[in-house]
Amino acid sequence: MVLSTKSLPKKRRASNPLSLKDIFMMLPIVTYPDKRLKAVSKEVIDFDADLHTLLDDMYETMINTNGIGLAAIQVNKPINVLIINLPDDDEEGTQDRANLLEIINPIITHSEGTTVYQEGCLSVPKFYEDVERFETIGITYQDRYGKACSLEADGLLSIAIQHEIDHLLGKLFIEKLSYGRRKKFEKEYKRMQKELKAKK
Ligand code: Y12
Ligand code: CO
Repeated sequence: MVLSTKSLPKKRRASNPLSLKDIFMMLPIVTYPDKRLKAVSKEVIDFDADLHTLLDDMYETMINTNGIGLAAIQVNKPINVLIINLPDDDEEGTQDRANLLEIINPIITHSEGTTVYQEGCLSVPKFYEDVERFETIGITYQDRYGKACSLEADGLLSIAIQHEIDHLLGKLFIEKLSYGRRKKFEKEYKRMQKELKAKK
């Protein structure tokens, strides 16, 4: 089946003709304080076409909202799936899809050291706060085909993986803030939501 490419994001128009499998969906992102973000995600058993569609749609959603990491629960799918696509070290900070990590059913096998980084989250828009994490971690996980994989991570990748694994456990980075910083956050976030409502 040949489809028109006009309604697609510009970057998807290059490869003509398109087939149905080339069309991705932007998924709505669940934002704090929505209680759905508190659910503990379930293990993935079936590594099927539905999972692949979810992964592709999550990628499209993350890239088009300037994200570098996204967990399935953030698009209302409480299953143990997360993706990470860190920017390159170049000046533009291009996100090369070749570096995309699709991590399913992750388990942290070991961790070492501590590090602090100013984190942000697509489910808590406009807020960045310093959070302490392990400096290095090792994980086992499965890829989109169910193949067993493992990796060692440090730096931004280690932080991103820990942030996303917390989502799978129903935890947000704001829960790691001190009492005082959390109170300040809640006050500012409520004010921001009121302002947004007033603008609508
Ligand atoms: C280090 C720390 C945290 C992570 C988790 C992944 N976090 C993100 O991908 C955050 C994305 C983000 C994007 C924003 O831009 C837009 O929404 C357009 C943003 O800005 C606003 O909300 C205005 C905030 C966060 C990985 C590594
Ligand atoms: Co997040």
